Amino acid sequence: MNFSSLLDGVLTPSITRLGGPPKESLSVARAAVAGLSAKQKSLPAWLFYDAAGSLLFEEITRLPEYYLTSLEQSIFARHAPDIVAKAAGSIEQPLCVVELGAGSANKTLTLLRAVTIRQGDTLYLPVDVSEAALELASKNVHAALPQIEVQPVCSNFTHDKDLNLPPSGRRLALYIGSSIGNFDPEDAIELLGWLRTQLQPGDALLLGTDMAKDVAPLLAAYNDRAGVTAEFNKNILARLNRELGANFALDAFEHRAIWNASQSRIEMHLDSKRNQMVRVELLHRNFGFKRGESIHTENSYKFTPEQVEEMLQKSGYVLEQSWYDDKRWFGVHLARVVDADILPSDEDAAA
Ligand code: AVI
Repeated sequence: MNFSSLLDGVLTPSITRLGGPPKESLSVARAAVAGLSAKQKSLPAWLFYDAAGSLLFEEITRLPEYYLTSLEQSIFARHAPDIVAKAAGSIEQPLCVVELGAGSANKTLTLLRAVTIRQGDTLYLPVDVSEAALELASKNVHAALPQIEVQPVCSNFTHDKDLNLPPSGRRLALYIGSSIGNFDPEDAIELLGWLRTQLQPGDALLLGTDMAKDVAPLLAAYNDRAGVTAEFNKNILARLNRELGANFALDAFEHRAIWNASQSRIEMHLDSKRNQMVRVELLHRNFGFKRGESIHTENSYKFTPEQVEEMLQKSGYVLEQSWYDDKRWFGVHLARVVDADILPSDEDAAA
């Protein structure tokens, strides 16, 4: 199954594509050369999300060990009306909802429903790099909440493009699912800071984060018994085989997920099971792997409440309220965009 097969016969609104036609294959080639030539080999985590990888990730979200999605959903099920009311504040303007990395938008329906209960209808702008995911998001939202106007935006928002959000009204920006945890701390601040430039003072950001906790549930979540995370991890090599004519033997690499305590993150690696040479035809290059040598494919940071507050503050927001599940394993944080004039200067921050 792929996204497009789910869309047969469905009318979808036109998608705004920011930044011209996708230069996806060039980006894949560049990422592969840079990552596989480095001393510590690595591949960027965005490479996971082609059509096959996106479906594998959806499967991960339904795994018993992968608590992140179900806990975030339980927080929305319990608190969506409160979250939406706090985001809207005392101003009687309707909220418009923009979502970074919207995917199929399934995880967003509870919040969108709460917005429609509050104000009747809304404009929803899902932003995603995958057109197929955006078409599916339109279909899902239209089926569940036909009163919502969906305006999909196809953009690799990590590359600093203007989102061209509607100029009036109050916006609620969503970055949920703990995707912020896949960025290194400085990059996370840069991304949230860029998002702030797309918003206006008074607009709101809702951020989902996986919280620091005992190591056992963390390791289980990234080493599931059914092996779906291992397949998801190896899909990055399969993608290089498909798109760059590489000849990675998938069973010659082993999925490894470990807890890096000093960085408060889960790391995913693919370890070479033997000495081997891999050909990447489109790059006209061979890459050698020693037995045990790893390709670092993903970081997934886990936060304390203080780290969340600091990250938001450094990116130009003020944290207003957090909601957690009963075990405080997952957090959803509402932050307000503050006026640039009242942000602390670098000197103030250093003092
Ligand atoms: C998308 N992101 C929040 C997931 C995570 O948990 O870091 C990606 C993932 N990697 C392995 N399992 C899920």
